[in-house]
Amino acid sequence: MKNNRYQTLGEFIIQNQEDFQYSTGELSRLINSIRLAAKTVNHEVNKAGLVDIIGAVGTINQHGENQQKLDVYANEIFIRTLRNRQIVCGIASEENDDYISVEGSDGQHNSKYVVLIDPLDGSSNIDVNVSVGTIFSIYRRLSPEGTPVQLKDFLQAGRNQVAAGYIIYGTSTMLVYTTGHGVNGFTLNPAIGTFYLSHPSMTIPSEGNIYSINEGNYVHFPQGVKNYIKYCQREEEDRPYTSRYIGSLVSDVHRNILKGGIYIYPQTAKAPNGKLRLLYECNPMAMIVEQAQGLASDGYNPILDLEPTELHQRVPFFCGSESMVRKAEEFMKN
Ligand code: P6P
Repeated sequence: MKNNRYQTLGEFIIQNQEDFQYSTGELSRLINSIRLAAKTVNHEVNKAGLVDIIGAVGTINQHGENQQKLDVYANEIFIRTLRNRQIVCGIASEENDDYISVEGSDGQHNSKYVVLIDPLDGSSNIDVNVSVGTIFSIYRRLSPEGTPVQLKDFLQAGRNQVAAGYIIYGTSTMLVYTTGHGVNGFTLNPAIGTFYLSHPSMTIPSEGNIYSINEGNYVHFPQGVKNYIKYCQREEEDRPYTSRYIGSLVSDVHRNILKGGIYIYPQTAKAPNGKLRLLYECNPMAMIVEQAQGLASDGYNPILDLEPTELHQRVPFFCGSESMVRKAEEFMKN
């Protein structure tokens, strides 16, 4: 990956599109559509406290979760923007029960890619002004071009992703993505609406001292997770670990990539497969973290090797610095 400090996202894509193993212009159009949607959603997220757009819109998504207005808005923006660029033949979203088949203006299904998105992850934090994020995952379709997209196009192992990324709407807005050649982070200059390469070749430290887990669920955790937490809290040495949990996956994982750390959302008695979704949360974050030299597993096996069976299936998630994930897996195995 070639990069020049502070080059724009557009310049970076053009400079590196030959790395996108399928076709030159297509990556550009895909990432550019996500870039536009990110700026549009960012504008609304940033003023959420100022207009009557926060608070639950009153509808319930298919998981029985209150949908914040920004959830609905972000979902509409990403779907509309992806449709309009006529680069994808199908879209799946956390906010939609089923996948969306996308036709070109010619009524054909000639596009080669499918996109899976969590349009606004951590949305329960919106009302308390905590960072939230968008997560996206991109695959090349398996079904024949020119035919309607099929469920199998979405149910691909994470190892097949051609690109993955997230947008974090935080103290600054960043777009972080990979096409399998390392991870690069771009920060938005809101004054001119341009993303600049601020974090080239992001690499997660192999060791860290931050563990991110909702210890409120401690009594429901598997024994291996309880033992790992106690290991992190052990008296020996000078207690090198610290607990940080924002309750927003994108924020917790982004911080851990920059500083080193592990994020765990394990299975519990109440949620035997955990809470996070494999296809549009764990797979994209796993591709990013692995490309940043970290690890992501379900406690036993790499997330990216799991064969999906359902669009919205959940999976336990252990993700972050290599040595910390390995140590947590040791406790899970014993
Ligand atoms: P809990 C947000 O709802 C989310 O999907 C992730 O962004 C976050 O890490 C997790 O759930 C928080 O879940 O059960 O700890 O509130």
